Amino acid sequence: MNDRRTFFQKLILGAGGLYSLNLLETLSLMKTESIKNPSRKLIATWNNPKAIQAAWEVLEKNGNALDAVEAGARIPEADPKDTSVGYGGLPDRDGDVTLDACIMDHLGRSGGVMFVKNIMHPISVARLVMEKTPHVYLVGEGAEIFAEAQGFKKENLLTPEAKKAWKDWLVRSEYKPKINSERHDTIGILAMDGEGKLSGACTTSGLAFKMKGRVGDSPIIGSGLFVDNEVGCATGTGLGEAVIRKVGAFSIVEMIRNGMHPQKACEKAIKRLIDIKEYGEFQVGYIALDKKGRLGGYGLRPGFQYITADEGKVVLHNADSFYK
Ligand code: SD4
Repeated sequence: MNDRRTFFQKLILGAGGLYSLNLLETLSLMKTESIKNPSRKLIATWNNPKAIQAAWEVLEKNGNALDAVEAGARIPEADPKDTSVGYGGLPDRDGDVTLDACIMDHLGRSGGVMFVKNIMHPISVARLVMEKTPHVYLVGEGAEIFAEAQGFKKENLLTPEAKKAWKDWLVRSEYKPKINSERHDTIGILAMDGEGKLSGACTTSGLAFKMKGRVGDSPIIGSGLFVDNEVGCATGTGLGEAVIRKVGAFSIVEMIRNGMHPQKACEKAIKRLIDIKEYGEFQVGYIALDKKGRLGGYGLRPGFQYITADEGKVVLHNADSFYK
């Protein structure tokens, strides 16, 4: 049977139900087998069922957590309809799509790229920075040169739709780095594989119509993503400037280390954001997975969603939030 269909057989509704037409369409493909290996866990920001599916397919074939999170992150990177990640991402205010990504494995190794243009899969470049260089980060032109040398092809990532949105924005050119009061799609994805190993990945095109060179939290190890294989892992989405200021993902993992459930740790990390006033009504959402396979997710404001594959069930969650 088609793997995709098998996977979605067990997709069930989270507490708040489903919003997404995509997901409802996908539900029509559902049949009735279960996902095996219930110890394997996945959690990703937003309503990204295809990403969870791609990651699950890796875990189901006894693949490792690192391969799973990379496979998951590559899905929105290649999706022209996802305006916050990779191809189809909204450009900066000069009309350039610039991408940020990072990845971290169970050995505590990490790699990241920032301000990368014309490369559709920055998450895979980030992985190669981790695996093939003695460094953690390559940025801008250096990352692009490295990617090309590794065989990535250069391509135009600005879709006609994103170009139109940018042209519309140019009419007023208001620079308002306010983010995520509505839904965004930056993907942070965390996995535990069949051996209990943890890995995570995060990839984004960042803030729409941002200043040239602006980088948010998503590629920053410790802020947008952190993995400690002994303890747990965390990632997030939302206004990167706020997340960086509180070193979001690392702080969540440290709270888990000190005995907190991932859910409580996400809640506490979100509460740390409320003294940040200058951005107005910004949004941040955090997710976490600990070494025991426990999951958590929480938003600063209503509207944050995350998706899990846990004990054979895929669930879309409407996260609870600090502000109601
Ligand atoms: C950033 N955290 O660049 C990202 C944006 C984001 O969904 O999460 N968008 O600040």
